[in-house]
Amino acid sequence: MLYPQSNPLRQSIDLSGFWDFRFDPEDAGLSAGWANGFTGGYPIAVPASWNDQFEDWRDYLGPAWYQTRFDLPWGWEERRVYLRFGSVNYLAEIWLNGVRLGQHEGGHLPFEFDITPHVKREGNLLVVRVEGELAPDRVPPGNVPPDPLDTFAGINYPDTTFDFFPFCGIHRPVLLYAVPYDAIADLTVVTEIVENRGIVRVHLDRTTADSATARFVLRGHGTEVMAELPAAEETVEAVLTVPGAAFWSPEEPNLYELAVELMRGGEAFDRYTLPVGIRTIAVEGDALLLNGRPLMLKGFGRHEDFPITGRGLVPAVIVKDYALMKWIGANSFRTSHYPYSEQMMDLADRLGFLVIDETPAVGLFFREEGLERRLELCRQYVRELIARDKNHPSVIMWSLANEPHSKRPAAKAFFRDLYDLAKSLDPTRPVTVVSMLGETEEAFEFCDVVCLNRYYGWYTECGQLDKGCRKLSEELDALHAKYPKPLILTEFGADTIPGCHAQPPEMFSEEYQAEMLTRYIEILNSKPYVVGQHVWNMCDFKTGQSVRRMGGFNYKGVFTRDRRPKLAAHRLRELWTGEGTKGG
Ligand code: BDP
Repeated sequence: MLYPQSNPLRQSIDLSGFWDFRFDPEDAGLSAGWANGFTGGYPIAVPASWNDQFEDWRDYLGPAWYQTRFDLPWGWEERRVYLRFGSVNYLAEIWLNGVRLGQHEGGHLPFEFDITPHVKREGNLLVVRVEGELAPDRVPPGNVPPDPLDTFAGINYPDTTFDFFPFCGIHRPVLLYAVPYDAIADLTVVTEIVENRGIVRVHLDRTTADSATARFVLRGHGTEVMAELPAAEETVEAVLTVPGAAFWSPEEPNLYELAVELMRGGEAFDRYTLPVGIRTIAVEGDALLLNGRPLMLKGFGRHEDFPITGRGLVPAVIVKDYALMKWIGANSFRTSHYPYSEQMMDLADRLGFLVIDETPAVGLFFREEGLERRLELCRQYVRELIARDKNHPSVIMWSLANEPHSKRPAAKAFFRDLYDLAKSLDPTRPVTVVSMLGETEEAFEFCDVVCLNRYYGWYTECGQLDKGCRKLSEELDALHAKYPKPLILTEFGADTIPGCHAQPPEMFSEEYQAEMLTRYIEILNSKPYVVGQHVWNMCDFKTGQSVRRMGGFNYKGVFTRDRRPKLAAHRLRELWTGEGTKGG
């Protein structure tokens, strides 16, 4: 799925801004005809979550209604016009000029509609109904009835199976875009390295099978390689060879620009340009190899979370977060626990970050009721995520889920299904499941990389880092003996109240967090099969309310929610860059 772009042959406009908004706690909007437009709304910012924009609606999860009006730009009559949503959490239903376009389930992933038959030159009315209630047959699930095997039930308000606030609303830009009727529909780029050559395979999907020429030009680093092929079918394959290629890596995130054009009579009628990083990713024995060289991932599990805007896109926060990750010496992160914005992914390519790209499947449980529906949704998420992110050199692994409650036998078949699906869609990248179970996680039998979350010295062995670290070390060796694959510790950390100090270190103090992370990293560095260390979390973030979450926040950030470093941030910088800083 291509992100809309503007060039002389196609155009995209952003409908972000202040829209009209109404809460609908009685769920009366549909029968009252709000799909044809409503009155009495108040202004709301799009994109952003609704929860913190108003006085007293924080815990309200829907339904709610959005509307805006737009005119088409000049010259769009001869074009096919699409309406595209980057992310609406959780359920979106959309009407244009009173015509129902359809619905989409699940946040964090884009969806679009061909609106050509329904759009007018001017005075268009777009209405969106959003609903984010938590339910056991949704993914991620919520309001799950208690059961001894699923210990999360009823511990949070709102009653999530996961540990972050279930923000709702239109979270990413809403775009209108126009393309020719005969257009480039999709591009899939796969790269290989042969000695010093880069091999770039491009698969082009067209909307129409009609005679044309497809031109592929790859430019950058003093090279230009071109292929021109006859294109009469709906797909075209091109192979471009770049001699003496500048490969993509975190140290040198070299990108080429691929320009693809459809031409007739020597003239281009559609064009799409895509950044391309030439790199390979592979698992070999205990190692994770980028361009044939072993990787050590250093970085974080994170969240898209910021005051007021909630889970809405804030470009300045993205820039700041990358600046802080560079400063601290991180080279990697996981999109815990859902796909991040397309803007975040673009900058990962440009700045050289290695991304474990995770679907929104967090807090899964495997009781029979609703299981088939949850599996179908997870399949949809895998398809949508790979369609969206397959061309990013920064994406080195797909994560199918975070911390599933896999104790029931159904879990293994569930993940085998998703693993096979991911591999069939993208055979080039490793696939994993991030688990808290350790040795009893049966999905580790077929996953390419073992990803484990651990909190010894925090949730267990409270205040006892010696004991906790011994347990960690022993468990890692045992896990590796059972599953001899590369292992990433995808979460470890301690809640830390900024300004709280203790010597000797005590839980919740800045010293305890710094000490715990240091001790964990020493252990991880001593195990040759450990290929990654992701601290939980980069920043403090909003959660529901529970006895574990003071003021409705998870304080495991090494930066505060407004991005100020705690003591541990300085310590990590020393460990990851070898450079000392004050306070570390
Ligand atoms: C892990 C979860 C993560 C939580 C973290 C914690 O994967 O979402 O926020 O624990 O408890 O279990 O801080």
